[in-house]
Amino acid sequence: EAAGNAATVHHVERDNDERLAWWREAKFGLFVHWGVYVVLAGEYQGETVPGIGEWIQYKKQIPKQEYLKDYAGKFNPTEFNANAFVRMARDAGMKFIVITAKHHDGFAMYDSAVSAYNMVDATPYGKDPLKALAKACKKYDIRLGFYYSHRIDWEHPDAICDRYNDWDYNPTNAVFDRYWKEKSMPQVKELLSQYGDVSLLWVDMARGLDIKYAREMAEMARSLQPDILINSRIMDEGYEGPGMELWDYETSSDNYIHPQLDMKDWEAIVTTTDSWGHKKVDTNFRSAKQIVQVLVSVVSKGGNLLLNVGPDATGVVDPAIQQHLKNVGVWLDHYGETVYSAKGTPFSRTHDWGVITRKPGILYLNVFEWPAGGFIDLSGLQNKVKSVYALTEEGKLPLSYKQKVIKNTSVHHLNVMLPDRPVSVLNTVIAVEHEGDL
Ligand code: H79
Repeated sequence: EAAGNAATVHHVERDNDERLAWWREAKFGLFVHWGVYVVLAGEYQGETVPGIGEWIQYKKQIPKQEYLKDYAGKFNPTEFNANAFVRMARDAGMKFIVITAKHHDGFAMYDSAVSAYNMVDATPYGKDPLKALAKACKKYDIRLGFYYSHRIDWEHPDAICDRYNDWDYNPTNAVFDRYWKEKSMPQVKELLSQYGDVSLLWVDMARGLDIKYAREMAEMARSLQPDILINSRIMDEGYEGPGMELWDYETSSDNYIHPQLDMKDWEAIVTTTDSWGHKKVDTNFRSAKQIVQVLVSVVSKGGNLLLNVGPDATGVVDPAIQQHLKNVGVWLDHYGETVYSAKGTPFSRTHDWGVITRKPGILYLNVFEWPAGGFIDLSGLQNKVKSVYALTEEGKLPLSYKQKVIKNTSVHHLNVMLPDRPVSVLNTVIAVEHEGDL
């Protein structure tokens, strides 16, 4: 490797095709942000606090003792029903769930022997919701993953790093290594040894974390759960160098969707409101149509979608969101072949009418905006087209098409006549079957 060569690309031998196989098929998962912050629900001392709800302790510098007594001490989500929760994900067409086992506040949402700052010891609820969730996931054949804030922790006096708790603690005598050994590692160990199969370790905000820690955590995780997937945030965002092979796929920035096809394994993480954790004022719900469009857009760029919901302090997701998810699931029942196991396409530049996904020998045109004139003109497909049809709830609706090469050029055009009107109110899908593969 030439020293000083700015163009050096770190080639990583990940050797993880086998363990990624289910994830590449699944495409769609449920992200769940749930913690003590939902008791505050975005309000502090009578004031609405702007921004993402799960950061409220940091924003208002709420002392740990107050957070424990006044908020954890009142957290009693008696309406949380793990079976119903997992059915909600399954019926939305999702194949896996990733839930916050511990967010930046340091509060364990499960029965932890490592720290009493947890759901069983510090709340009137007194039960372990993750145990119930793990059991329900097994029952409904939905894979389970845990979000764990491995670096930031506002409860532990030694977790001194970027965005630490500087209202309770003085960094002078803090030793990050102590936090790592006393809490971060042992809690992840609990999560990966006491909840059956765990399919994903989802870590966040590594900023500035020494690679030796990332390596230690990844090795421990894989020794306990050999098939586990680990997301890229185990290290700094955009990190390139030794250790890159520790993670399995790349999480892109919060609420960000790649504008172009990206061939690497990546996921978009997207909220269904304007916050991850529940807030009272946070009622800007994404509609079913918006969710479907985000999903197929992400798939058309080669990614997976991890879509977030934030249950409230009673343990329930807003009924409006539940209804939207249900509608997404009904749509996927009929049109799921444009999503599951589908890949991005070289045609994934934004068309004014929608996005394209593909499988071997077939393209799926997802029509967001019905084009004026009632036809789609697609350029660039050189393979001979065999048939074109709209997917409908009653089966295939054949469509007429013309394929031609523009005279004196090598530009291939495919002209597809659309049905008179959209077939689905959420998203119409046109299949183009062609010879060979792309
Ligand atoms: O878990 C969700 C977020 O809480 C977490 N990642 C997703 C998945 C996240 N961690 N950090 N960030 C998001 C970005 C941090 C933004 C900050 Fe701020 C800017 C922290 C301090 C300044 C926003 C504004 C949050 C507090 C004030």
